[in-house]
Amino acid sequence: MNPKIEAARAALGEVRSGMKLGLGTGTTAAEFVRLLGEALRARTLTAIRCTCTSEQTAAQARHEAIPVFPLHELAPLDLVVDGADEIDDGLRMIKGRGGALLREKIVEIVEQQAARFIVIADESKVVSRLGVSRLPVEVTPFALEVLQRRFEAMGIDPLLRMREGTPLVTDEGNRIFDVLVPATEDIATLVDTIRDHAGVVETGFFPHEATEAVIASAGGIRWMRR
Ligand code: A5P
Repeated sequence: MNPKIEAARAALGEVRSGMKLGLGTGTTAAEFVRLLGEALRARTLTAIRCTCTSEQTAAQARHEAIPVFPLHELAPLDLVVDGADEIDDGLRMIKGRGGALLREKIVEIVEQQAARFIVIADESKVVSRLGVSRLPVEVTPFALEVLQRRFEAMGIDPLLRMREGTPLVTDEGNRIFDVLVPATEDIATLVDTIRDHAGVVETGFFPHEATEAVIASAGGIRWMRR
């Protein structure tokens, strides 16, 4: 049993024909996109329209012959399905290891864009304290060096995200620092301080976006709800 596939399958069970969907980014979201493509080809689901949180997901969706539209043509969405890097028991999350945090945040703001946001993940993503891994911070290229110096002074050890030997460029043309979340620091307070800096575009802290999560493990599926 593959927990990512089982979580994706459980989320697919919430999709109804005619829905407008938001498609997430990452290996777990990719399983959902694959299963959705299968369902459309089998015509167990019809008239589905989707918007994507990254160019990578849009390419996969088109490959699966899933109809893809710009966000503004579909919003408000019926449902968004995406993965997460860390989830706590209050359904707060860290996301962005795949580099798509800004578009994810825009699509997944439930009050603005979507009626429901289901997170799909395996049990390893559930943590007692957010910040086990680093927090992604998306910044404009112009502010890169000054923000790096500032984050170093804050003691959060910014690591510039690299891909194939050069700084990663996001779908929105920005860069990403992965920063430490000190155990002594409340993540919400830290994020407020980080966001106070001009040049910071977004962080991977998603405190209230998810309405529910489906967590898969060898023992089966469990739902977390707000
Ligand atoms: C993409 O930027 C991320 O937010 C992903 O949703 C997150 O990293 C989960 O990815 P996996 O499903 O590959 O672990």
